[in-house]
Amino acid sequence: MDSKYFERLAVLEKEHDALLYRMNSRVEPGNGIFHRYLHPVLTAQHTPLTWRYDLNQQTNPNLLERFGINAVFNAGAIKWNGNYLLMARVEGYDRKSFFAIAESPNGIDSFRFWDYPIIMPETDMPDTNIYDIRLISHEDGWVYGLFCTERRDPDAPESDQSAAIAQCGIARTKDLVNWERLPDLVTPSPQQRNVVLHPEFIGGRYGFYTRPQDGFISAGKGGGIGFGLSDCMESAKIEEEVIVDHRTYHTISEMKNGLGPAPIKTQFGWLHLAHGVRNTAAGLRYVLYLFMTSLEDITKIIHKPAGYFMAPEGEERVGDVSNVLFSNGWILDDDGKVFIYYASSDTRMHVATTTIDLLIDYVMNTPEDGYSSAESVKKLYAIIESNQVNTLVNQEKKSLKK
Ligand code: M1P
Repeated sequence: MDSKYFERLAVLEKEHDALLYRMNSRVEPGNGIFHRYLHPVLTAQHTPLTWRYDLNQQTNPNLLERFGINAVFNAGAIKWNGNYLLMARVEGYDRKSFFAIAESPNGIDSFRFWDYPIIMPETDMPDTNIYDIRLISHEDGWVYGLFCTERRDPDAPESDQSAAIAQCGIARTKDLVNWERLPDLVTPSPQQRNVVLHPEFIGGRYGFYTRPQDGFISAGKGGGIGFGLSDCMESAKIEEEVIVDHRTYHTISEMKNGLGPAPIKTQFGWLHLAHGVRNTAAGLRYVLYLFMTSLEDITKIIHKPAGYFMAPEGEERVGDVSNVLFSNGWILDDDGKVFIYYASSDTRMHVATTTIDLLIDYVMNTPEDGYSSAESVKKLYAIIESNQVNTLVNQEKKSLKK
């Protein structure tokens, strides 16, 4: 027995176990709207050693890594048999992404990957890369996974090896293990990413939130988060897209935006989590924002706080694609607790917790964008002026308590 091999194996196993059993803790005091957590919930190092190493001493006597995992990010989320499941975008050193499910009993730590990644069946047109799945429990009884399927642009010249076409892949399942692949969504747009299925039927039809775009990276004249209807899922086709949330000059989503997970139904409207992108001298900056649409007309925004809900902070700011927060998964518990799963800088997964009541308060009572500096100052004046009185009232209340 070569003791070096087993010494190294023991170190690898010890470190991996320590990571998987590491407790997470809430970062206090938070901003009143949500709490961040100290540690990411999933990283490349969380992937099983059995994926990354050939553990046969004969064929891998030096215990070298054989299949490198670069990043774990942009996970869809679902509560399943009482556990919190993340279907993550796992990216290898070879730049290909695939889906793998990690499961936790409490949603904030102890996430463990299932033994095998998901085998996603293909259509007649094989995918080069698949990523960013949204998991939707639809009222038709299926769990759908909508994701981006990317293939090389067939019209690109040989000299251009990066031009790609992104479309919405669709698969469905009853057990999250076996997936039935359906044809890709057909829309009027040459490219689609960030497509999400509405969880309920709309007049007997399936509703899709889309993100029409002209180019692979640039939205072009693609005006924002769109919406369209299809008669069926087996050959889903949208004839007409309307824009629900336009991208707008000098806002957090002036370059592009895209819906995150499927919206949550509340008594006041559908609550949406999305990402907005703006350009900076340092490149694109992705932040998360919330808005609410009407229960009567789901294409109509009824509340939209100004600016971002969450932006990259601290270590979140750095990664493969820095200055990015992206979310395509959240879970609402029966007691009203909400787990927001978000990725930072295309590298790792985090959780933030809040409640549905706090999110409703935030989305309905935070001032909307006034689209100019003068309007922002006006809003601030109103807050400061009413606080002159509020501060006095609070002081009186505090002194009465003593
Ligand atoms: O790199 C940031 C994100 O870029 C794309 O998102 P969007 O289509 O909105 O620009 C996606 O590739 C996403 O996976 C990635 O996190």
